[in-house]
Order: sequence, then structure tokens, then C-alpha cells
Amino acid sequence: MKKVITYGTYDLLHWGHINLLKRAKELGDYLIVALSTDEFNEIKGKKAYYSYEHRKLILESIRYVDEVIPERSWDQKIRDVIEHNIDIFVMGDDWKGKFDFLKDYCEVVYLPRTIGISTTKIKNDLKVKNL
Ligand code: C2G
Repeated sequence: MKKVITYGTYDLLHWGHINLLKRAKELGDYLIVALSTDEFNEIKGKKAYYSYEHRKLILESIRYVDEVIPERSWDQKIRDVIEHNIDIFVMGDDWKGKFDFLKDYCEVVYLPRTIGISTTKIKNDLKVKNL
């Protein structure tokens, strides 16, 4: 069984996230999402609208996602890859090159981001357009 892992905040879930998860799952048989906790989001300088529990509930309902684990720090990826027997690490290409150190442990794949959507865009549009 080929196991894939990806990391992220996944706040205000949108089709760019779904495109990423769909393509990540297509690379293997089992997809784990390491979901940024609320505390780790603070470290990342992000404030998610949905709590970790709600973002986890939403991700677990997606057909492409087999398991959700917490992402608590920048330093857990090697341990996660080893402990979960990961074959492929996947991220959107806004992170291209940033995680190449994982190539000693698994395949590293950066997938093109979906243009035209982001959680930041959603938040800004809602503000500007009074939706
Ligand atoms: N993404 C995408 N297309 C978009 C928006 C996001 O492909 N239009 C991808 C990102 O590249 C990322 C994933 O969706 O792979 C989740 O995006 P975020 O929740 O913004 O993740 P981020 O905050 O970048 O977290 O340790 C890694 C970090 O936790 C990554």
C-alpha cells in the first residue's frame, strides 16, 4: 500500500484544497493530512476561522482523505514519514524546494497550486464585497 502525506491549515475549505487532496490521493492508496493545530497556526502567523476540531471534521468527510493527524511543529515531518511509513510527501508548489530534505526518506512531490482561489482571497472578498 502506497502511503501519501500532506500538511496544511485547510481553513474555509475551497476547491483549491480539494484539487490538491484529489491529486495527492491519486499518487497512492492512502492519504494522511497533517492538519495545523490552532497553536501551530499562531507560529505560522495564521489565524484560522474554523477551530482545529472543525477543520479536522471537515477534512475527514472528504473521500480522498483517509486519516488526519495534528501538525504541531515545523520539525515533525521526518518523524511522521518514518512512523507512518510514508512513500510520498506532497505539497502545493508555493512550497517548492522547502521540504527537499525529506528526499532522504520518501519521494517529494510539489503540485501546481490552483489559481484564482485562496482562503485569504475569500476573507478579503467577503470584507470588500460586504457579502
Ligand atoms: N493549495 C493549492 N491551491 C490553492 C490553495 C492552496 O494547491 N489555491 C494547497 C497549498 O499549496 C497546500 C494546501 O493546499 O499544499 C493547504 O494550503 P494551506 O492550508 O494554505 O497550507 P499552508 O498554510 O501552506 O500549510 O508544514 C506545511 C504547512 O503546514 C503548510
